[in-house]
Amino acid sequence: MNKIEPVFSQELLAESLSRHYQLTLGKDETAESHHYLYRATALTVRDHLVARWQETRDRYRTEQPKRINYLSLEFLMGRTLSNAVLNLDIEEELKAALVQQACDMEKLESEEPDAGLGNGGLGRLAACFLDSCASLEIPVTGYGLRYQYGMFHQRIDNGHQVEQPDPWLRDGNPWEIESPENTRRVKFGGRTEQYQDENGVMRTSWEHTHDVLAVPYDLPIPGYKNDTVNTLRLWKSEATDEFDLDEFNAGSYIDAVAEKNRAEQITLVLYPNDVSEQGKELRLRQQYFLASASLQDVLHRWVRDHGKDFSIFAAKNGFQLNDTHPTVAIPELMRLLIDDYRLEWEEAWEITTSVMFYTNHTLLPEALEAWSVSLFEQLLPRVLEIIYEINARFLSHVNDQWPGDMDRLRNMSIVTEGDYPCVRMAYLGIVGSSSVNGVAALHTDLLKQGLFRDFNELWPEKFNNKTNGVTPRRWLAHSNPGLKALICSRIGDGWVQDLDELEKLAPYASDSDFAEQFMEVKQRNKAALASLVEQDCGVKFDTGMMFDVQVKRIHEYKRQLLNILHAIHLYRRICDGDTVGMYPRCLLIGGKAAPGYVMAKSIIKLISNVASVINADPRCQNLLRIAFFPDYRVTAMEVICSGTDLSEQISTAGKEASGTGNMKFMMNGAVTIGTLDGANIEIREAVGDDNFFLFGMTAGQVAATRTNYRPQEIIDADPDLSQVMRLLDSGHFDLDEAGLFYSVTAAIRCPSDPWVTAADFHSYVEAQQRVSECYADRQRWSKMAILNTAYSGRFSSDRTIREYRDDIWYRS
Ligand code: 26V
Repeated sequence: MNKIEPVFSQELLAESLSRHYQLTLGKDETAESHHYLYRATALTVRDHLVARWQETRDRYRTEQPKRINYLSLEFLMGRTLSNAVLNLDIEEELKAALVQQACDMEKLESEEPDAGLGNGGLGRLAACFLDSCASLEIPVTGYGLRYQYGMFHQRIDNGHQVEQPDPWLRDGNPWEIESPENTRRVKFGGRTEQYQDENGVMRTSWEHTHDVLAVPYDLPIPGYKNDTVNTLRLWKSEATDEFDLDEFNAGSYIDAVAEKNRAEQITLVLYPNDVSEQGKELRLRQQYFLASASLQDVLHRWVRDHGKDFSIFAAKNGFQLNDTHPTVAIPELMRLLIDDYRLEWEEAWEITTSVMFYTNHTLLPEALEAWSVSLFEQLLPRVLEIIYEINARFLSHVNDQWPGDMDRLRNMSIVTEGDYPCVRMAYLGIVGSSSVNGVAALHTDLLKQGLFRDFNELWPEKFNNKTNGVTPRRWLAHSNPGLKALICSRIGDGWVQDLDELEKLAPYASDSDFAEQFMEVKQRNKAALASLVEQDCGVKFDTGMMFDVQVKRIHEYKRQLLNILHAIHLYRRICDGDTVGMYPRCLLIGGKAAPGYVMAKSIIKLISNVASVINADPRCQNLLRIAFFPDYRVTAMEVICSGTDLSEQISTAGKEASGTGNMKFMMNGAVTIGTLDGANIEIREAVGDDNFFLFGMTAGQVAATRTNYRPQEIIDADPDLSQVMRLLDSGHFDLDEAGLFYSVTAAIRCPSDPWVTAADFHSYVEAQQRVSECYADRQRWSKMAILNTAYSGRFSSDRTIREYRDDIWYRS
């Protein structure tokens, strides 16, 4: 500890800033760009992290605690500077030092591109978890891929989504430290061979492979106001040199270069689909590359510290698998232990099934990964052999449990039968792990009763729930400094580390002074959001109106469509002069559609067209305004969540595993309108029925409705919905492109519509009417908003991570 200087004076920071500016970057005052000042600031802050980082590594090395590795294909980190400054507690000093440079923090922060190495909820959860692990001083290392291109940028052209590349590393990344001495080698292709070792034991080796190098880049993950700095290690793929030479000498220069490209492609780009991606070879390459490099890394450190004795390996290591994406780590660990370290199958299996933990993040069948056996065979022949062996032993266990039950054997087999056999990655995850968890209470129940029912019967002790959470450092302390200051003025700052303390605010919900101040803060945040909306959407939001927001990936199950149907309903009422009890609102919808998801793209176009029509209609001017927010990302959410009044969480019940945006809004004093889905259920329990606008069918009712669903009858029986459909059918929102939304209206009318949009419409409209009436009563609304913040403590990722720590990682 004594290596670390305890105080950061403004002077020291200013000195370091100019040193980096002049000496590291070689710039002088003529370089009139905030960019270099940002870089100098980042390097200054990084210097302060590096000493703590080294100290943390030394501590782990001497104390040898059990270490957890969080394996994820996605980490949606957003910006680093502001978060590091907050966690190091040097905000005031740094701001003062920057004043000397005639620059303010906000301008500098905006120079930093988001690290957008993820699609949505699953990737952002990984980022929140890393913050909580460091803040709770748990030795957790994140392992991921250093994609050269992160999540695409979204532009909206005439209402259509246009994807643009995200070259986030173009200007360099001051936060990463390359660590070439820890490069690992990952095998692909080739074939397996049997041989006898020096003791006459038959063994398998994997030969004639095309190897790819995995070069690690480390990012510091500082805990909040403690001296812990954990690591996020991201792998970059590089070609091996000798391979080039072999090919080159054989005269095929072009082939050699092509092979090099293939190797470097592995970490070139993030897959932008958050639900399904049918069997793309490159995606499997990414998964195996991450799994193998990360396991080799951990085993290398183990052998360095303990030699080849693995007897206490399981007591000292754990791997949390973020969805099925890295579950190929299970057979890969078996392979490394058996082929490289010569353990017996049984011993290797005992270790593997003790150290692996699998988290499921979705029930949607199209998102359940199944890799074709033939692809596996080509790409990872040795790994496939091991999967077969795991499956054979597993099925023999099933047969012992339920002798002769062929249905069960077929249903539970990791490898499917038929002409195109596949490896079911979720089943591999369950069989190879000691813990399987869902991400909200309802989601875990549905997993146990549905998808994983047989497995739950076999191993009930493996299954558990870990309701998601979000880090209050980024999602309240950083994103909402106004509310942070107000909260601190009443209950101190203990809540930043123990979010349950926010409950102390509950009594203030009826304190008119406090409520007034709370609403003033909200008003300022709304002004900030309005200026962002004006800048990015060209639509003027009036802060006197209610701010109604839905931001998340565009997906049918999330029902942005239901939201826009309600907007059309309000528009029709306004046109009819039926505005009694309608509180004026500004509706903001944002999110990216997977590039190949045609329906999601049509929904974006529909939102844009409805917005154009409504915003241009003078009758709506003071009652309804709509904007589609382009390029929704972490940094945008930091502004959006603090300026929102109403949070839309309206997925079809049973489909949203948890949701985490719902938690960010709640923390910042937005009230939720939502279905009984995912974590909404727990949010409502925490804040009380009176402070949550509930509508729609339950998961059970949805399932029952779907067996005999007749949406056209629902439409015919509901005059409001009929009128909305009529407007759509009449081409009112087509803007000269006739028939533009035919597929959308057809989907609503389709008896097999899985999202039962029509069935929930009426209940949604009623709930929205209650929202309107309630919002008009400023006192009542402020009370609800305050209570939402006050009871959001349970949704801190610190709570989630304590549960992972106690029930999974360090369970005795
Ligand atoms: C699937 C695929 C398929 C292949 C291409 C890339 C890709 C990327 C992600 C996924 C699965 C995404 C599942 C997911 O994001 N689930 C979300 O997880 C959140 C954190 O647990 C949760 O809050 C959301 O409700 C859930 O939808």
